[in-house]
Amino acid sequence: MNPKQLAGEKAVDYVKSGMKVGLGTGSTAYFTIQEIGRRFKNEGLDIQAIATSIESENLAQEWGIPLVTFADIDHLDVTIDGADEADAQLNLIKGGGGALLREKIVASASRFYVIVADERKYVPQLGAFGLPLEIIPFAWEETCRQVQALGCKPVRREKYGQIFITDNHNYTFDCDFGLIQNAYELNDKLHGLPGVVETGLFLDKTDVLIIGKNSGELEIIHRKG
Ligand code: DER
Repeated sequence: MNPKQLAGEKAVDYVKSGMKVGLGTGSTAYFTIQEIGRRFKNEGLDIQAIATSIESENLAQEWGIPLVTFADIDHLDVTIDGADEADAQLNLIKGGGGALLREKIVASASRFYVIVADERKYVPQLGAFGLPLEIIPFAWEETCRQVQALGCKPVRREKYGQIFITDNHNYTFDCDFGLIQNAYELNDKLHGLPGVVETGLFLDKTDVLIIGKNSGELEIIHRKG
């Protein structure tokens, strides 16, 4: 079985009837949503869900998974999402799918946060994957000059030859800072720049990392402490 499918489906073990569930975005969370959909349809899994992207909303709607908003609920019991990198402290780089802003809002509202990934994503140190930032279009050139001064060259993301626009009508910039020495310090500095809406650094949030391996095995890592 595809390592992403292995991890994505295993994560659904954390989803029980009655729960409010955050649905992640990307090719691994895809399998999670599919499995939740199957259990909703075939086993009567009774949940309410909030998706982290229009793409995941559409997938959930295909299964008829009941979607709610934060006007209806004030927390999520569990969220299952993917990641682009995860280190041994379960700190993450996310945003490869362009959904980092909604993903981080949903993560912050979640009581339990599960990340699903294939083994390539598990790294000794964050940073080989360029750090995605969500930046508002107004004055993006000035914002990027300030980001660049922190030690990278921001590249505006394109998709199908067009500038990529997020679900929130912003730009995504991919920033190669090299291997990140202090993710907390970098995250704080980036958040100090007015035009930076959110970063792809998800720190001290992950409770469980489920890794699918090419061998067909799973590795489940729980956050220490
Ligand atoms: O944007 C994100 O953080 C998504 O979760 C995504 O990048 C995860 O990657 P995947 O498509 O390999 O699961």
